[in-house]
Amino acid sequence: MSIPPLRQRSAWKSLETHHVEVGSRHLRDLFAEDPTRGERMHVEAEGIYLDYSKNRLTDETLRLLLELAEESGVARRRDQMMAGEHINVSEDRAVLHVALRMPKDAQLIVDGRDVIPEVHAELEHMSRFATQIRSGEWKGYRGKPIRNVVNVGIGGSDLGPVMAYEALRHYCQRDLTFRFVSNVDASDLVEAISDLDADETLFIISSKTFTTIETLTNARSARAWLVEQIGTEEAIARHFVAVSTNHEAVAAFGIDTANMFSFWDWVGGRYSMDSAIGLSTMIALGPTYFAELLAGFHAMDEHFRLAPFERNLPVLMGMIAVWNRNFLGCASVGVMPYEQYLKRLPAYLQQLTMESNGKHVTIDGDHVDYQTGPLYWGEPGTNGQHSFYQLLHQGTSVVPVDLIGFAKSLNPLTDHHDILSSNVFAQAEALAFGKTDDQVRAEGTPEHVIAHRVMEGNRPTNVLLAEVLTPRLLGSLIALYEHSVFTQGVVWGIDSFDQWGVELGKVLATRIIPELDTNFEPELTHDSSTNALIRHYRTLKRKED
Ligand code: G6Q
Repeated sequence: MSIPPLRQRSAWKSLETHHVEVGSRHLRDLFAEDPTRGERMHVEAEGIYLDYSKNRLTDETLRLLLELAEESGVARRRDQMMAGEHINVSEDRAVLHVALRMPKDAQLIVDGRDVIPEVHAELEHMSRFATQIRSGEWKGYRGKPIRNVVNVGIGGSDLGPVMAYEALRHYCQRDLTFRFVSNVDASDLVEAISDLDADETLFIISSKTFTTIETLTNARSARAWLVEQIGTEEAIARHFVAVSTNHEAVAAFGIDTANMFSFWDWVGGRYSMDSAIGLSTMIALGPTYFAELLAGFHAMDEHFRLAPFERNLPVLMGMIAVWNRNFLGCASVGVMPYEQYLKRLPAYLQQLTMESNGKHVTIDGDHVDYQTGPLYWGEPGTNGQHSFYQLLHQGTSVVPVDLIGFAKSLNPLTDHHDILSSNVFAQAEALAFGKTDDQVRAEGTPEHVIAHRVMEGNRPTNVLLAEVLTPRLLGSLIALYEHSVFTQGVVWGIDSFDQWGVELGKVLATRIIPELDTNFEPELTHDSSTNALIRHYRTLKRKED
């Protein structure tokens, strides 16, 4: 049965009418009218408690949003994804990151082959290698054990590994040093390796395609550094491994494919942290914690697959995001983890959300006549409170915020953690309820300052609360966001799994690289601005120091 375009779906039309009635209602009134709202409007799964009561919606809004999810075919699409159908239409691929975390006894046939044995064979390959590195059994060329691991990759081949390493540092082996090099700016590589002993250093070259110019440029320079430090190309075999889907390119680069870890074209870059792209994570954590991370992902996958929509965490989060984006008109979303270890989570989620749902055509190639993915950004709390929260409280744009908190610190120290956590609750409260002029006046504020100190409130938040950050919890949290993004993408009817805008960037610059050569200086045929910029760059480059 074909699904009508979004604006013609009956639940969408009902939501439009409903929005006229409730869209401008203040959270103060919604809470005053229903004192149990805060207790009712929550859902909990896999140790994550979501309080969504401070969103600008009513029970009726939710009912209609879930109706929209049904009418948009979220369940069918989810089942198609989990069955390995080619739901990435523009690249004609299956989308099966869920297979990466399925247990060994599961079965999943993709294009006629059960992929689960391959997934677990690769996990065992990673485990053996990770154990050898962690124990010191794997020796460098001159016999020293590896103590430094440098992941070289970009985008999906970097953000997951670096986020997971930072997030789970508490659980990592402390006598190993991890560095992550992504930018083609040489300063990234130079700063990452200049204080390392090459004899103790392993480079993991992570690239799904093994054609990405940034990664290959960094990998070549890393190889040159290592060969220069150790004095022979023979050292490469003990100090370089690759993670890729492209065996030929890995071999052509000079890495023995015996030292290669594989994954599959049905793993998208931004969904790859639990594939072999997570090799650095497994070395840092060890196979047991890595298995717990995967179990956390899988548990949330199962919740997404089985829970009824009204208790389904990713579906609820996804549909509330649709409400905020399409009906309240919010163009930007903030994510603020009140957990220092999650400091790279906003950058990770930025790619996950914006690369997945930053699309302007539907799966059928029609231009959308509604908004799709919002801007996504964030910083750990409480730091953001001392800078950009000003705009969240008193700016002219409404920015919904996800506040992520934990009941326990991994580093309990005096009263730090309660001070930290009090801010989660206080910020959500202040964003929702604000401060009226009467309240400000009652504080004895001089009349001419009152208007400046009024907070309008009515700013939506999701509060996500868990006990403590563990590998399992991190897996569930990431899977929650993955499936929330998926849910939104299905409603918007877009392909959340391609990234043609990113592909464009990969080819655009290559045309200009030779034009920056000051010895050759070819004729320029760009627009007048680009031509002028390139000429000015050449002039600056030629200047004597
Ligand atoms: C992710 C994107 C993109 C990709 C990088 C690196 O979904 O496709 O961020 O991960 O461009 O690509 P390679 O892993 O192929 O080097």
